[in-house]
Amino acid sequence: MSQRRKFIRQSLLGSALFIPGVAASCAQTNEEKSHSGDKPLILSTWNHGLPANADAWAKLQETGSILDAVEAGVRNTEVDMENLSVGLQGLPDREGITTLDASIMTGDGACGSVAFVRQIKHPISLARAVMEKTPHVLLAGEGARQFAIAQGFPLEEEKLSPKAQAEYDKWKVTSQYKPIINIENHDTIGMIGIDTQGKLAGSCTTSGLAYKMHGRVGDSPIIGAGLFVDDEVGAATATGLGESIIRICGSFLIVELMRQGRTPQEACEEAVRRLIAKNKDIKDIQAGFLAINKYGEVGAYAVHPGFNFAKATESGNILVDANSHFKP
Ligand code: SD4
Repeated sequence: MSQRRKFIRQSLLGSALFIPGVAASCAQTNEEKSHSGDKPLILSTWNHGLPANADAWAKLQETGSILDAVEAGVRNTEVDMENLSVGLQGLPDREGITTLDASIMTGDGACGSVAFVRQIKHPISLARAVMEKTPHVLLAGEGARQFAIAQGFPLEEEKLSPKAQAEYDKWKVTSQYKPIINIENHDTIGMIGIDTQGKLAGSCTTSGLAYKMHGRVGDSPIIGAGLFVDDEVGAATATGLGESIIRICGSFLIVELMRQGRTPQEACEEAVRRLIAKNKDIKDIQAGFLAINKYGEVGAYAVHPGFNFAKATESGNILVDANSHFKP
């Protein structure tokens, strides 16, 4: 059986066997400073992380590059027509226009991102082109689109998917802006991975918050907020209300806490505490973090229960509940 088929089979087995209590106790074991992590290891946010991890794993087997893996993984979600918060099928802003944010980073400090970009099917690959082919880190809006054209990225027709159009039509009846926690509009995919040599990389891609103001940019393309990676320490990524994550430089904060000796789990919990302290109306805000350290140990935590992530190792690809103990 091919490596990929074997892995997908293990993935299905892993998800079928998932029991929340058992997963929580696995996460607790990783809290211990025993350096008993896994390499290679790929983590990604939410349920859509399972197929994304499967593609990332297959790419890692194929090219041996953790950067290729985290790009390939989230490309899966960028074209998942069921997903209303990643890719061009995502819910639009309040003007009815879908705009995308994405970032990619490797543990040697290389990074690239795009923000407020339109008509690009794979913003993660455009972010990688910014990283590899320009002297810049972040290109936004029309400039990002012009760069995409120059790089030969096809421009997609600017038309909402039937599902997004139906949701937008419903929304227009009241035109009220209110993010709702843990549902589709908090479904960014953030992915972080480590290879057997300890090389780290991460990616993050989203259509951002549904019905945001035109021009709004979230945490996902902001290096240090939605994503941060450092081979000397580890990697972190975020999902949830971008404004709350940017305010605390969430992913950078987690990596720096790990640098000071915290486990990935301790670092994620501390970032959530900081986020709660710095944001008003926390009962309406969901934000979640994923982290791995250079030993391949895992951490995950969110403001409210309901955040889960997919974890791929040699032994399979499973969904884990990153249960939060926060009581509003
Ligand atoms: C944003 N963080 O644009 C993104 C949205 C998100 O899961 O995470 N959705 O604020």
